[in-house]
Amino acid sequence: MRIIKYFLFSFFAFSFSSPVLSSEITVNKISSYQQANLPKNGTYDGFIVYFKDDFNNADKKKPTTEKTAAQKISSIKNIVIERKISTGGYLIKSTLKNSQEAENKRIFNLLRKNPEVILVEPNLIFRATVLPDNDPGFSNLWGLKNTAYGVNAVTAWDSGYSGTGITVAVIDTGIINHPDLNANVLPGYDFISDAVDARDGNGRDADPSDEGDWTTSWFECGFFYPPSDSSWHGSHVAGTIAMVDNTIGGVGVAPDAKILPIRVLGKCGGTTIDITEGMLWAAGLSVNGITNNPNPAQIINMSLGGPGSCSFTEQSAINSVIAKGAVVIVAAGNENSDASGYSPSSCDKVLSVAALDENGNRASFSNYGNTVDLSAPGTSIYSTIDSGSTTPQGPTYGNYEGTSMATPNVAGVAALLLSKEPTLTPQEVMDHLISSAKPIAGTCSGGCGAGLVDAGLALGSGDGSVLFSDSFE
Ligand SMILES: [Ca+2]
Ligand SMILES: [Ca+2]
Ligand SMILES: [Ca+2]
Repeated sequence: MRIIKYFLFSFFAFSFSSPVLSSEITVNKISSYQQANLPKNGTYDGFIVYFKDDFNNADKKKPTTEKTAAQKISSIKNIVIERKISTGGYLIKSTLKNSQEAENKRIFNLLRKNPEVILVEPNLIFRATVLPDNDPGFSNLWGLKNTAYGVNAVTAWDSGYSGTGITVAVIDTGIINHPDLNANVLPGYDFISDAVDARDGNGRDADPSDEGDWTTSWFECGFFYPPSDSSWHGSHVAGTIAMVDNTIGGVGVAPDAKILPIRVLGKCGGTTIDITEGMLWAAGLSVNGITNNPNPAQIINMSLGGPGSCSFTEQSAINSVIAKGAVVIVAAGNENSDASGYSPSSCDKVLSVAALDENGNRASFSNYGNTVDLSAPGTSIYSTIDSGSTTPQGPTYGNYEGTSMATPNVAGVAALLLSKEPTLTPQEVMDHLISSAKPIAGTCSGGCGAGLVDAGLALGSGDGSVLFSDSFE
C-alpha cells in the first residue's frame, strides 16, 4: 500500500503587511491618563513625568528643559531627572537605592500634586512574551488566534509557553533550507529506501532534505495519479508547528519547539516500513543499521495516510513510540468520508485530526467520524515552502489546505502544553487536548471529535491532572 500526503493546493500567496499603529494624545486628554494607584513595587522603574507647560500651547510658555523641569520639582527630596524622553516627558527616579514601596508612593504622590505636573506614570517593566508581532505574515495566520475559529496559541504565548524544550518529529517529505525554519530544525533522517522515489541517488541516509516530489505523468508512480509540482509538504507542516519568531514571514503555533524532520515520502508517496521505522527512530528507539536519534521527539506529526484499516505494523510502531513517550498526531484524511476507513487515522491510541475552515465548519474535504478525536484549522494555512516547481529554488510561503495542515496545528498545541507540563504522558497529553477542546463554531456532519483544539484552554487545565478522559478502557 502506498501512503500519500493529505493536503490540497489552494492558492499560493506572498503576503507581507506591516502593522499600522497610530494614536494621538491630545493636550486636554493627557490628564485623564493619571492613575490613582501605583502598581506593585518591582513592576516599574522610576516615573515618567509630563509638565503642564509642554501641553499648554495657548499660554505660549516655553517648553521645559531639564533645568526648568528640575526647578519645578525641586521641592521633592531624593529624586533625580535621568533624561528627557522622546514622548516629551522626563524619566525621574529615586536617588535611594532599592527604593521601598512607601518611598515610591511618596514620590508618586508629590509629583501628582505638583502644580507644574500634568501626568505621572510608572515606567512599567514589560516581560518578554513570545507574541510575534514582528513576523509580518502574522495577520495571515488566522488559525493561531484567540477567536471562535483559531487554536488560540496567542494565549499560551502570553502566559509564557512557546514550545521550549519540546521536539516534534515531522514524518513527511523532508525539509527545505528556509530562513523561517532553519533555527528550529534538528538533524533528522531520510528513511526513503527507494533511490528513485527519493531523488537523492541513494537509499536511507542522514540528509532529510526534500529533493522535490514533482511528477510529470499520470502513471509515473505505477498507479493512476495526477502529475503535480513539488509540494514541499513537510516544510509547510513543519512551519505550522514551529516557524521562527523573527521579523520575516509567519510564526508557528509553538515557535520555540524544535522540528525533527523524518523524510519518508518521496515522489510516489511512502511505504509502511519506511514510515514506521521513521517513527521508531524519531522517538529514540533503535532501527537496524542506523545510529540512534540523539534528540527523541515527544510528539510525532503524521500528515499522511492511505486507505484501509490500521495494519499490525503500524499499530505496533504506534504502541512502541507511545510507550517510549511520544504522542502520535495524525491526519484524518481528505476523502470527505468516515476516517475509520483510513490509516493511520483509524489506528488505536493516535490523536486523529479533522480540518475546519475559516468559519468553523468541517472543511469540505475533511474525513470525519468516530475515530476523529479533534479538529483544527485546515484551510488557507500560511506556511513555509520552496518556490521551485521541481527542485528547490529558494524559500517562500504559501497557503495550503488539508487535514495535513490541521494536524500540525494540534501538534503545535501539544508542544505548547508539554512545554508547560513536560512530565505528561502521551495519553495525558491526548486527554488534556480532548477534554479542553471547545465546541466548533460551525457544523460538522459526521463528527469532528471533541471539537476545536484550544491552546489557552489546554494550558489552563495543564496542571498535571486529567480533568476527565474520553477513554472507557
Ligand atoms: Ca536517500
Ligand atoms: Ca536524502
Ligand atoms: Ca517568522
